Amino acid sequence: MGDQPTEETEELDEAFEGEHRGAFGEFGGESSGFIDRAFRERIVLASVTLSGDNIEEAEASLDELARLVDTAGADPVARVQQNRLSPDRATYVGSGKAEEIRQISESLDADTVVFDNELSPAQQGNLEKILKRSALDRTAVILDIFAQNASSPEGKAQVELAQLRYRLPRLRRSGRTFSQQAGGIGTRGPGETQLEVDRRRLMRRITKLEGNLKQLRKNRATQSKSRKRTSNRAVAIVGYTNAGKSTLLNALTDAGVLVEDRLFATLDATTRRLALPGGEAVFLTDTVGFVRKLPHQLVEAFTSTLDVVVDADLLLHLVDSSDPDPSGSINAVRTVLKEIGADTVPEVFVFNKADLDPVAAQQLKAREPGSVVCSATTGEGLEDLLEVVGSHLRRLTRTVDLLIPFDRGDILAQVHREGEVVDETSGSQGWLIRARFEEASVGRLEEFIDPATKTSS
Ligand SMILES: Nc1nc2c(ncn2[C@@H]2O[C@H](COP(=O)(O)OP(=O)(O)OP(=O)(O)O)[C@@H](O)[C@H]2O)c(=O)[nH]1
Ligand SMILES: [Mg+2]
Repeated sequence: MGDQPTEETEELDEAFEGEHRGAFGEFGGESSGFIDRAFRERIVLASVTLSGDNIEEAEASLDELARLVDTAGADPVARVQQNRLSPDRATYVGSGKAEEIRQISESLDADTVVFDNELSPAQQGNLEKILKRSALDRTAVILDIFAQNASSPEGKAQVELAQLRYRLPRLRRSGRTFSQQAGGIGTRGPGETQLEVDRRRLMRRITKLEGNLKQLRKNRATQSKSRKRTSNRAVAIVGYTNAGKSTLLNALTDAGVLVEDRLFATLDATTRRLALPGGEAVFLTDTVGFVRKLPHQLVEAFTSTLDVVVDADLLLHLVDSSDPDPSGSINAVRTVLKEIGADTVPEVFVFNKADLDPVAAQQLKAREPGSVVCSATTGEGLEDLLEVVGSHLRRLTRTVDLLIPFDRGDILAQVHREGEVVDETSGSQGWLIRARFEEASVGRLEEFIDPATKTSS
């Protein structure tokens, strides 16, 4: 939990201390990514639409790639699209198209070509030979942005792990291709021996990072268990990157999380306690945003951060109402939620930035029953939002009827401690109580539940 750093996380932070020179530790250097930021690289964007792909979705994906490239610190200068039945095994795009991309790149003096599709290491290598310049894929660009934005030791470790897993199968190629990766992989001269040395170092580093992150995850699980004992519910804000998640957490609590008009400003989870209008407290968490085709290396590496989403009782799915393609962004978020196993957590849609486009916000709300419209910056709709959160969480509890013998004052006390008593009367054999409980409490009180009147709401 990011609420307050606990002793355990501080210890782990110390364990990571000093391991990160740049975001890539011993493999890093001044520049930590695939795109050179000493100047603004000129980038040609390329995408292949396969048969069965939705053309509009492919367009939206390419728009998103342009924003990602810009965020990574480079300028998109052209777009090339191709329709194919299936990817070319050797070069992804057809060889004629690859030649066309080379000519365009030359005429525009582009430094790099970024493909919207995931390239295999071999395809990437072959393309670079044809294009005579770096060929990157979407994954490399996203990893680059994450590397720039990682600030906590854990965030850096997670990004480094994802980067190294991406690099490992690409190690074979050496020479100019990797010369931009500032850190020397492939620049220490050719030869099998050097390659083996590099690979061993890389794998050793991966194992170390995995070990550190696993330990951190274990500590998190312990903290999460102790949180559950307090019976406070956990609510996680999820959504497309830049939807306003951090702004919302700041507006509702005094979290003071960094807010920026850029993609992936937040990488670490931050949790704050929030009192709902009914008086009950919840833990509200802001975490990393999602995009289309989020690299699986990143999703895997961020499991400890994303556990908080999987374990949440309720997700606030924040959507930017002024987004030109809200459905596409919603689907992108849902895809990641499914990948991490959080698609079964109850979800409330929150259409944010209503101040920018009130009409669109209301239209979106009308489409999604039970959703809320708000503006995290003006504060409009935030009271409604809290009401909706409260009523959702109350519905997640179960109401049960109990018969407690008069000589079990201890159980009566437990009922008042753990539950919300709706009705209390005295019968001939004991107290008759109707109360709302969390599932765990229901289990502990099993022997006092009147089965005939057992209800849930
Ligand atoms: N007009 C308007 N702008 C908003 C609103 N909420 C957030 N923003 C702006 O949107 C931008 C992104 O806000 P963040 O809170 O950083 O978004 P995020 O979802 O946390 O983004 P990432 O952490 O990058 O995924 C900032 O410039 C905010 O000021 C809103 O309700 N209205
Ligand atoms: Mg944020």
